[in-house]
Amino acid sequence: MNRQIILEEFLFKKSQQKRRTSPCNYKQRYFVLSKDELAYFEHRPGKKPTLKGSIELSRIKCVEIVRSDILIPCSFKYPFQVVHDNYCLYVFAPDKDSRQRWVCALKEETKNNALVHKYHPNFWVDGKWKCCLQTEKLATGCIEYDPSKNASKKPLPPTPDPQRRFSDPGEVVMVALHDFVPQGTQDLALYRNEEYIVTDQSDKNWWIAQDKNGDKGYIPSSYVIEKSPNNLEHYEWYNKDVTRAKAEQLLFKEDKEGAFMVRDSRHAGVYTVSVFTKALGSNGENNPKVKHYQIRETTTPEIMYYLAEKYIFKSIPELINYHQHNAAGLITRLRHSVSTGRENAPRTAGFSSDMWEIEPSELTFVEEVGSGQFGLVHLGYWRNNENHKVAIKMIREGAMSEEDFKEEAKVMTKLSHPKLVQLYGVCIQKVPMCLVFEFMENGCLSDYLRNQRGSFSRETLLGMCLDVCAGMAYLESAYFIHRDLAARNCLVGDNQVVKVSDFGMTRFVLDDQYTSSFGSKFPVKWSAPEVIQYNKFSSKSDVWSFGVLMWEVFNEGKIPYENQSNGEVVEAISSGLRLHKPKLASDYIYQLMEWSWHEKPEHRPSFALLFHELADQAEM
Ligand code: 4IP
Repeated sequence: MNRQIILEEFLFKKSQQKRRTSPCNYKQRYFVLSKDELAYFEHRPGKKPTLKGSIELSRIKCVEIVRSDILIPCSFKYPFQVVHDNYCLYVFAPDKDSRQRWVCALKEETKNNALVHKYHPNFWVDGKWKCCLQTEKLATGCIEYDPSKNASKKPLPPTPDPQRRFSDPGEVVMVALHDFVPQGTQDLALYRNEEYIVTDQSDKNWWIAQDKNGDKGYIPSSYVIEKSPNNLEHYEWYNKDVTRAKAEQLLFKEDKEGAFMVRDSRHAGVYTVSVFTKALGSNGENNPKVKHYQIRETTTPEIMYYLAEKYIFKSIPELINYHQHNAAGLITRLRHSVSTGRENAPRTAGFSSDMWEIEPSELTFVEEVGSGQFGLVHLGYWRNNENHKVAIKMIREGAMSEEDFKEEAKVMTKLSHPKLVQLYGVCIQKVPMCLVFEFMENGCLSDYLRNQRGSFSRETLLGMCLDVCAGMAYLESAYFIHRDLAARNCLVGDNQVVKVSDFGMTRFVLDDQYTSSFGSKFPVKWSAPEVIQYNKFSSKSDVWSFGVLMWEVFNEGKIPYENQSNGEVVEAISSGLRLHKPKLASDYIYQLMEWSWHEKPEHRPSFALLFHELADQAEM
């Protein structure tokens, strides 16, 4: 056997459904391509990887990207197929570059095999091929297969050293999206749009980078983006996570002829240009509107991009640049790019690399803003810096098991996502102990909804659910369980951004009334049946709570099962009753809630899947 490794990476795969009864599911696996086989492993933190399957390279008959506009229910959106024996393995890469690497490498390694002459460019779904509508799974393909296309044009990446750790990808050139001022002696300053060589990505939040002067240090990973012509993130006109409704809202707010943005379409891997115009309507009346144009691709002889068929470009930036100067078929020229707060740099995981303990003298207390489970909460600043506005939670004596928490704080500062309230660190040198969090201007979601009841559009409410779902999908992928998800434990920031807060904190509460499912303060109305019965928490019990949170959001802050006692609720749930459909929720949104309240945890959707479904609704 030749185990020399050519490529390795986390990718998603769809089950091959070899048997009639096989489930249709998507799993993240660690893929390893060696000279002899393509193998995939289950990889859990702290556990030895287990081999789940492998395909001998000699059995592979075709490797090609999949072109499709179907909804892909996993978080990686770039599919390719590996046809072998009588099966087709669908694999999903995180981006185009990654997919290209895998397809090129696999084609190169299988080019001398007995290959198919024709293949199916689209998926096999619901009993037919999406491309040619044939209903036989083994039907001959409908497009000529060219094994040399894409193969070995690009040099293959260097063979990794088998001794190295999975997470060491070698040197990568990155571009800074934001300035970063070093906070610790080991940090490196970043200047927006400058290039850096990243030499170590083994920690997911803080990477080691080198600047053009040869200076090295830690940088926050969310402040940089890989340099590649296909990477749009450093262009100010690109807004990654903006839905159709949000784009319209932002462009109407800008109210300028030709205001535009490029955003991800709901079809995976496709981009949309949204543009605002005040052009007069056919009746001569002023008729402001937003038009959405999908950026289309030609595939032969190579991938080119266009909005209007006559004007074709090698890259999306070239296309945008052209239409910034010429309307050329669009309703108006692209005049003013609109961005969603690129100026606001993301929160970092801790203020500096490896800093989770905060000096009490570096905190300034401004005013008391509320009180929570553990004690009073103050607004304050770290190092008197306006960019470091913080919420300081002072832990009341006897409210928390502090020793356990100190250990966990190191882990929790490392959890970092734009839709999670960031824990910056902990002040443990003085009593009371203080937890230092990102400050959120508009307080908790349940109060925010109640106070402004009647003023929310359905799109805004859906956007709030999407935010929470994105934060939860991140926690799910980190195998971290929230245990107390509810609107009261989410916070609202600027622009109605909602973030998940207090994740995992109930484990440190020293109050039986709160922690025991029989206690008067236990959140029974948000808890899955298996939590109430056996204290069995999981990401799927979080999904149940998320269903209740969606119900709260679409009822603008109403309390679930308002006039029922905890005991009555438990009884109702176990006899199959569920909360009613909120007036503001569509039938489909309510179906998602009901799905989240499936009695069996394994039948509930994952957060990744829910996010996908919700994002899709936001595009309707
Ligand atoms: C399994 O579902 C997994 O998806 C398997 O993938 C898949 O095997 C099985 O498909 C499918 O039944 P459960 O885990 O819910 O049982 P993995 O091995 O990556 O876990 P493949 O063949 O896709 O590797 P069938 O068709 O082999 O049953």
